[in-house]
Amino acid sequence: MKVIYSEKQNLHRVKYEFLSGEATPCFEKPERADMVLNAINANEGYEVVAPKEFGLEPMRWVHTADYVEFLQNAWNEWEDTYGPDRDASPYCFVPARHLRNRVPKDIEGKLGYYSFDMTAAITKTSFEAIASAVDCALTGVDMLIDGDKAAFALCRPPGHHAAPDLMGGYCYINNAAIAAEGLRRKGHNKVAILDIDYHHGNGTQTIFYGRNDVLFTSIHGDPDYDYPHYLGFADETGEGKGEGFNLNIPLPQGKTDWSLYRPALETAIEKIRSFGADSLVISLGMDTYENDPISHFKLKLEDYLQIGTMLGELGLPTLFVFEGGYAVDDLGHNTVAVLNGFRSAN
Ligand code: OKP
Ligand code: ZN
Repeated sequence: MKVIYSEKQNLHRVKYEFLSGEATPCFEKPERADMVLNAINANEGYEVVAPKEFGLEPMRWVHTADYVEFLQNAWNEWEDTYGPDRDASPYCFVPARHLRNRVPKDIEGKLGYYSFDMTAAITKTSFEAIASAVDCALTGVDMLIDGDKAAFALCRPPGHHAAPDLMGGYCYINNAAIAAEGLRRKGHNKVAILDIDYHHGNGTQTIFYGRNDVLFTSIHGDPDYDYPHYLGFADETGEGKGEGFNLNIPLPQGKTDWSLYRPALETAIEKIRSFGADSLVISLGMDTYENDPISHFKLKLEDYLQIGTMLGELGLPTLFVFEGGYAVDDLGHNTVAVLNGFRSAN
């Protein structure tokens, strides 16, 4: 299996995030990808390749032009005011209720307009990393189109929380959504997305909510008790012609182990099968792990091998796109277990 990875992605390194009332070093850090790469290199059957370059146009397939332009310019506008040492981050948010939905002129206002939380700070070189992650995902798309059975885009920063014009949850540009749209544009009539990150992929859901050519399925911590709090409930089933093409399976935090997870995965897989997908994009978040520092499921190493096997048994051309996972010491082994399971079924 080919693994697409770019060192440019290390250009995105945010210093702090604000969690539970204090500043802590950011959980979403370059070492995450290093650990996955180490585990890949220690295993047989993987070939790490650099991405091709696709430019900025594919970002506009799923994001608004003004949002992409904002991301491109945000650092320079921030640096004009705050200098080079502090990461650009919002403190005041998109006026969802009781305020006006109007793009402000200053950078502080823009950051909050285009964010839904405080965890997506921008550094001087973030945009290069963000663009490189998109290149990794799209290079994977081309591999499937050229006949590879599967590929793994080792993307950083992650993307599944990024909506058409919103960043948040460590995400800026939605790599998995761009990959799904890329598969559509290259001739796959029906593309399924399965998001197995611990957190609901609110951005991906929003992007495809009104469409029937891209199915979005997600298994995640119950948003009544967990991030992203305001989307990801079971009654969100799609709208318009997209009605019936969105499946959320929220599971209880704290007690979700393999015995609860497996039937949920079977339900999602059955939905993908009956949809009749030509290909599958997996938003591969590894934060369902029992030792993840910010999540609350109880999956173990051997469960990841099972997940991979079940996904492989679907028999679809499959692109894995890396999302979350913060238990850095075990992240590589867990990730490779999914991929090994997938390969064992093919
Ligand atoms: C990104 B991805 C929980 C705070 C959550 C943001 C989490 C972003 C997750 N108390 N903070 O889906 O892994
Ligand atoms: Zn997550």
